[in-house]
Amino acid sequence: MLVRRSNRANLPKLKPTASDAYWNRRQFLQALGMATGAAIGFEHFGGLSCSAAGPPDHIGPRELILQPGVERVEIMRRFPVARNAAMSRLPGESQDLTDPLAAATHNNFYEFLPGGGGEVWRFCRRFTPDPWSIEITGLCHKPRTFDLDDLFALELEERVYRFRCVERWAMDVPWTGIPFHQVLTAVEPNSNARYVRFITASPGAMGGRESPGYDWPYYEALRMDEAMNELTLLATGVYGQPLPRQHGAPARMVLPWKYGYKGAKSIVQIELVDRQPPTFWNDAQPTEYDFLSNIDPAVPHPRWAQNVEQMLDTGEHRPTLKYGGYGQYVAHLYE
Ligand SMILES: Nc1nc2c(c(=O)[nH]1)N[C@H]1C(S)=C(S)[C@@H](COP(=O)(O)O)O[C@H]1N2
Ligand SMILES: [Mo]
Repeated sequence: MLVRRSNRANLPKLKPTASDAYWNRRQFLQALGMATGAAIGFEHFGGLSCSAAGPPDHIGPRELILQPGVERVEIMRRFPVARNAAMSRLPGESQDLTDPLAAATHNNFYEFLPGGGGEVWRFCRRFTPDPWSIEITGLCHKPRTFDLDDLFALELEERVYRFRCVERWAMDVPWTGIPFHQVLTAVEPNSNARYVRFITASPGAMGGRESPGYDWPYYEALRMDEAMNELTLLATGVYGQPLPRQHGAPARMVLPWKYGYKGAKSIVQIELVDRQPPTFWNDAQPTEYDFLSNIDPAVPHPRWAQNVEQMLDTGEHRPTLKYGGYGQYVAHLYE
């Protein structure tokens, strides 16, 4: 598999085409329309004070955009991890990976940038995902709290998956993470556990904002059999490094047969429950987003036909495949 390094000019909304070395921090801040030393982002949130520290001087734009949210030396040393080739099949013909810069400059993270995919990286510089902990509670025999050391000490593997947002953009990405069934098995679910709830950090705790019209913090859920499926990944990294903030540092779910919003980012709590829990987008717009939200070209969204998807870096259109092309792993769950 090749990683595409497309011309910067092709990337969404990143205007300058000069090399990273040439494009120094001063020009970078000017390009953002800010004076040197001013905060990155937050122009979007008129009412918020701009107390964010600027980037350290040695971090150029590319490094800044791709900067891992967790940078402890012991954790960085664990990366990159070996790829699980058997679980790294991309649907379709092209086996190239999406340019990491394209993936890191078009994100959905409503806590920082409400209103659809965009340059979330500009708005999440104050987010400090270290220290962090994820509490696993509910219907299990061994509830547990994972701190960052626990989380990154798990046996991590790399998996290349197609990722598909309901807004039709898609990317082919190498995630680092742990098969989620291993996490569940460790807490020993009891026989009443039928669903798994994911609760993410509160926007305020992340330096974001509770934009009106939604119930915060972001919450999602899976059926137990979906959560136990071998595709289901708790991701702590991408492109061979810990997750950048905008991708949901320090840990988020990845479910390649479902639309992107099913994968909660920056998770703080996982709860095993006996009844189907409400989910963020289903609560916000029940006619547009159902509980399962499996990728299906035959079911148009009211605002977007779903039969094609568009690759984030090249803009190339591809046919959408049922279950994202991962039916061999999951189709039996829905028969
Ligand atoms: N906490 C949280 N998780 C979230 C979202 C969000 O707004 N907040 N957006 C979802 C949506 S709509 C998508 S497409 C993916 C985007 O993941 P990415 O930014 O890493 O591409 O995150 C999902 N998880
Ligand atoms: Mo999405």
